Amino acid sequence: MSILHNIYFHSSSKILDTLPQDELPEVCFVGRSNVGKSTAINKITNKKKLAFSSKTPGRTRLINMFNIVEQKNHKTIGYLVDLPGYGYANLSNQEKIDFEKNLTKYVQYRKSLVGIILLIDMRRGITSLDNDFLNLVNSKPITIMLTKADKLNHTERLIIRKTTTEKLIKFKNITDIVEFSATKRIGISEVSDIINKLIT
Ligand SMILES: Nc1nc2c(ncn2[C@@H]2O[C@H](COP(=O)(O)OP(=O)(O)OP(=O)(O)O)[C@@H](O)[C@H]2O)c(=O)[nH]1
Ligand SMILES: [Mg+2]
Repeated sequence: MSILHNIYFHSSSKILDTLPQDELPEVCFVGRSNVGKSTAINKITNKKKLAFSSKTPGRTRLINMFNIVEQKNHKTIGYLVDLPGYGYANLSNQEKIDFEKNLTKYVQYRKSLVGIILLIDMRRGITSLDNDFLNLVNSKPITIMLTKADKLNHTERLIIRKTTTEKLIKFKNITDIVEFSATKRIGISEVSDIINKLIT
């Protein structure tokens, strides 16, 4: 069994000050609203409703932390973090500014953040917001998850994977690019292995 299956809801925070102490390794899931972050966390942890997903963008509005517990001694060994998505239209300008500040601060200053999973909708490709995010973080390892791969056929997937890889080559901290589908269960073990190595 993957260590990521033994996981529990830990906390929800609106601001960074109330996050758990910055000490155990954590891996966060970021990306545009509706890209599939919460769904991916549920698939990777083999839980139906650990993180709340929804058809409507903007479902996750808080920083949700899930603690991974080692089975032998029942100790928390790290966290998965579900972040609100960026590019959510239904926010006021001030809310957008606050959100960006919060996200920037979190990824740049959170010492215990050992890796970032950046989700990109495979049909959309890299958007300007994804580019902005990638320019913001150059000091942490990033795994790109190309989500909703089930919506494309084999040839489309090959082409998009190639063009996306070319566009991302300049970001030296991207360690992996993984195609993912929650519905067709593509890429689950690959991403789980990557997270496992980052946490342990
Ligand atoms: N076809 C398909 N649909 C998916 C996949 N992953 C997620 N979805 C759907 O996409 C929608 C959004 O999923 P969420 O997991 O809530 O997205 P999110 O990134 O957490 O969204 P926010 O919390 O708004 O930032 C839901 O309707 C999911 O069922 C996938 O791999 N394939
Ligand atoms: Mg979500």
